Amino acid sequence: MSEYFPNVPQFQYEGTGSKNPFAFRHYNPDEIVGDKTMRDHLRFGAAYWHVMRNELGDPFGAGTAQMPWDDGSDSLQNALNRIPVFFEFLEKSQIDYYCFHDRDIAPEGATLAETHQNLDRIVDELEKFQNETGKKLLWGTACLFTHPRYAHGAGTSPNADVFAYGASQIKHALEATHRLGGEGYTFWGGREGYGSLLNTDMKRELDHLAALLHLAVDHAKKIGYTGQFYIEPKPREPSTHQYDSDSAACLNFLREYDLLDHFKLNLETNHATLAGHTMEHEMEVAIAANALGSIDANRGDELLGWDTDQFPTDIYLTTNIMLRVLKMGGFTTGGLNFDAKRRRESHEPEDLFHAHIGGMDAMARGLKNAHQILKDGCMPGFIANRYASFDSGIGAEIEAGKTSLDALDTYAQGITPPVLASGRQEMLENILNDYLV
Ligand code: XUL
Ligand code: CO
Repeated sequence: MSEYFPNVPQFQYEGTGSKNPFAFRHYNPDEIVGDKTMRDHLRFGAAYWHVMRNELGDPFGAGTAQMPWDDGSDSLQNALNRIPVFFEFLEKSQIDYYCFHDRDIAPEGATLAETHQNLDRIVDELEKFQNETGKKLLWGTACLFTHPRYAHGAGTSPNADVFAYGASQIKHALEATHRLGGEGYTFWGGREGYGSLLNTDMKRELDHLAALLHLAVDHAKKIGYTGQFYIEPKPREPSTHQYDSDSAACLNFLREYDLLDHFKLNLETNHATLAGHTMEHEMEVAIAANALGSIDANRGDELLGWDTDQFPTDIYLTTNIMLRVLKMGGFTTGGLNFDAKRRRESHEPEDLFHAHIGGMDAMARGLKNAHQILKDGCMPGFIANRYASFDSGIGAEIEAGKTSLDALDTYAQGITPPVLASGRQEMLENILNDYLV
């Protein structure tokens, strides 16, 4: 394989004593943790849009990223040239999966037909590289938010032709995902929301969005695609309000429109915080509905109010995330996709590697901590005990739906006032801290 990153070796596990910035200190891919290898627990993915296409611009200045392999054009040849670079990146960083938007990997053509041809040509090339390297597609998606035609949304655009255009893109992105063996297909709302209610028929827009998702489900059946569909919640940015604002809103939407059997959620940490929630909260909501599918692993910055998409480095956060992943029994089709970008000042190609190795080690530490917490059983045991009054007697009758207000009235009048146990929040916080290594 050609050398676009000549100064970067393939990462190996060297343990915590290593000072090598290109070595894993915690992620040891084949090490067994509990019932499977770290590789199988974590299922790391790289985001094509950040690794290959993010020029590191911000609203105040141009991109800074050095990409010597990229001629800066929107040509098909340039798109083809990026592919070996990306696979060298995946190989060296030992990342097994990747994710893309159609427009990250293939440029728009002069006509929609040419756009689809471009995508097909790129998919041929990706297929070749996947076969050569064993790398796999975690999920694909269609970019229905960058082009000016999607200024009012795609599925929620007031213009039916834009809806049709988006549907055409989805059909081809879904077929590309199918061809590449993608384990999932994601819908992130993009501009599926509103800037102002003064010009918006919310009910009609929601009906249209649901119709678009149903069309995708129907097409998947037609082509024999059995991968998992995901919705990725986010409350705002770019829209003032996005309909898929958080886990609870997505689940309600999926239930209302009879889509819950076909979709799970792809939760992103920075989107959770934008929604005013913790990632743990979003995960608990999804797990309770058996709908946690995959994770876009990143973090925000409390001092900035927007989607900074930073790499996860906080072990408290990664431990809490992995506790929930283990609690749900691990990923099936999902994984940890680094939807994360370097800071604008980290503009050299090798910074891509420092960023990902840090995220991988942080998630690996979270996995090991979470495994230990569950193995020791004290924290889950505390929670189980806290609800023990529902395990038998009147509590069990309440849970089984075998009681009535009359029966509870009689019961309550016959008991001494309830005595509450402490919630012991501070003790539990101390215990959790003891596991953070
Ligand atoms: C945007 C975002 C997207 C989705 C895929 O905030 O997270 O990149 O992950 O469309
Ligand atoms: Co994302």
